[in-house]
Amino acid sequence: MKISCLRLKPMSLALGSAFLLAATPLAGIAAEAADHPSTTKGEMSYMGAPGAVEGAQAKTIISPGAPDLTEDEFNRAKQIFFERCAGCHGVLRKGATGKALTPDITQERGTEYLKAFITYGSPAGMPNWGASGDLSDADVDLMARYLQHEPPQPPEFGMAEMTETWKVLVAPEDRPTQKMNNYNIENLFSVTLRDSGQVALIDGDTKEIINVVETGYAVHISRVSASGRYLFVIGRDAKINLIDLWMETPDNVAEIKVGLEARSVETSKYKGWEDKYAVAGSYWPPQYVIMNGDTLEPLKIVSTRGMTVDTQEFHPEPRVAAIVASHEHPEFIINVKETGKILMVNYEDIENLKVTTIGAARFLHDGGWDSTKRYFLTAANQSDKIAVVDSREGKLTALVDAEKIPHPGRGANFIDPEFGPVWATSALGNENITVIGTDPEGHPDQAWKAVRILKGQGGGSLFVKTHPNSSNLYVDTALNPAEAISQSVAVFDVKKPEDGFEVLPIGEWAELGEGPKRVVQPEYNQAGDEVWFSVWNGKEQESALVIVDDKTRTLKHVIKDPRLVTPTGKFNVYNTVNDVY
Ligand code: DHE
Repeated sequence: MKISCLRLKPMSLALGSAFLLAATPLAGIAAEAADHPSTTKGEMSYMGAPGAVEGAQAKTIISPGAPDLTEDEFNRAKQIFFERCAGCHGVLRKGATGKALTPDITQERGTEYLKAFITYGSPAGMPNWGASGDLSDADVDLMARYLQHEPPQPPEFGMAEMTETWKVLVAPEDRPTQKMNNYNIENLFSVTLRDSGQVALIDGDTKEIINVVETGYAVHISRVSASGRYLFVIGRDAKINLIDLWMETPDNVAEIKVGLEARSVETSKYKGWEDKYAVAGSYWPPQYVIMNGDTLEPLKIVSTRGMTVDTQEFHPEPRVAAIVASHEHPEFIINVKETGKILMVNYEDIENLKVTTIGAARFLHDGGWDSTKRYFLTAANQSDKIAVVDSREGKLTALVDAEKIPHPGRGANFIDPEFGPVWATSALGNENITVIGTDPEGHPDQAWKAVRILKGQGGGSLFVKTHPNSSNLYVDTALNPAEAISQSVAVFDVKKPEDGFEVLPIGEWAELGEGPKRVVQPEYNQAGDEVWFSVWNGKEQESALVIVDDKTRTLKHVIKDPRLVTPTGKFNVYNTVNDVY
């Protein structure tokens, strides 16, 4: 069974739309959804990394009032749900970024209605699984019946399970006492090879691949310890790899699995605590764990289940999204998506853990620091807001409006000619790049307000990037439905924002064959004079990294190698350690 590329869009709100359309004849839904204007292939591949939770891990519960399912059917449906639907609707179907699909709702709608909806999707974003051929008629029927049963719950993952998966491959005492290679590791890039479950470590000076290291499944991000020595990589299967960059050939020295599904990892950066702890947040189970920074030994696991920020209802599955390490206090700042809360977890005394809980807005996702590293700006993406946290005072400073579906990555900091220091985010839903004032002392009237909206190439943007040594602001549009847009980037001169943007044909410069060739995630080198882009092609197709000379905005170098399978995120060691963006 083909399982790639299939997740419901976060804003799909499947049943919500179904309710609105309830009076419409089903054929009407089909007609409206036929060309599926609101869920592009790009969005589907964004949401579509197969989930890592396995159906067999979750207990089958046959519920009264629901249509019959055999055990085999139940198992197949569980697998399809976890792989394709849980990303938006939540493992427990309580409503994550998609609407709730619990039996009280689905039984009322009934099998025929659900079948039509799964087959044809909705203009609001629910993909047309049946009409597109991604699910057979039999599977559509199966899913319509399955959704009327109680959601099966995957197992918890506590200390016993974590410890069982924890391996120290090279003990700290057997590791080098000094750097054993001649690489300029500050300019090394860790490149996510998403579909091969690896990272490529690339020498930023020579552009040579130093090593390709095995990591978790559908690997997601890399972060670097405060000393710049240890690289942490997390896979969607919640496996963390710890890579020692001091080794002759940098490689894995420890690993652990912290759950069944995860996205974020970070390491302690506060003065006096450098390299001491690591922290990882998981999607399932909803929790975070503090670990030893040089061995990954799990020390403290904390659940994130609790009340939502607005309606104050219990949410059983609040997933952990972005985590950053505070520079103001010995704290990790942890975004809890579904409850809309930001946790400031003080790691000074993890036996007597102090956690400040900041109410922000649902559904928190990604974010980064302002240029002073005092304020953390993070997207509550389905609420179309940017939450600003003062990490010195431990308080919410502001909730700034930003439309539509802001997606900053870590955002971009620069000096606006009119408004002074600002931070910018692009968006999934439209071409707007929202520029927010970040200087409460120098520019109090503009602080924490959207001071400028730049118009980019279009929607489907995932990442923006600039560098303190540059006045260029790069904006990708990796998920835009138009190839010319998804395969190129816009670059603005932030000194002359009103001049608009220039388009760089990064995909064309890569000179690749067939494929989607999405240009994604700009990342600067240490000096801030070149920018690296991934040209993200299909798993069986050739991909590349394209390096642009930042000053002249011209092609500098293309890295192609059969080992570069589906490169996406790139993390320059110096910029990641020092939060330069
Ligand atoms: Fe990401 C960051 C979650 C899909 C590339 N992604 C993040 C973060 C989260 C997250 C919570 C912030 C981590 C942090 O800072 O601690 N991403 C998710 C999803 O839930 C989602 C939407 C669907 C999924 O099932 O995973 C998703 N992400 C993608 C992709 O499809 C991308 C484009 C390609 C890929 O590699 O899978 C992708 N996400 C990235 C990258 C970052 C990231 C490159 C880090 C950006 C940075 O500059 O720090």
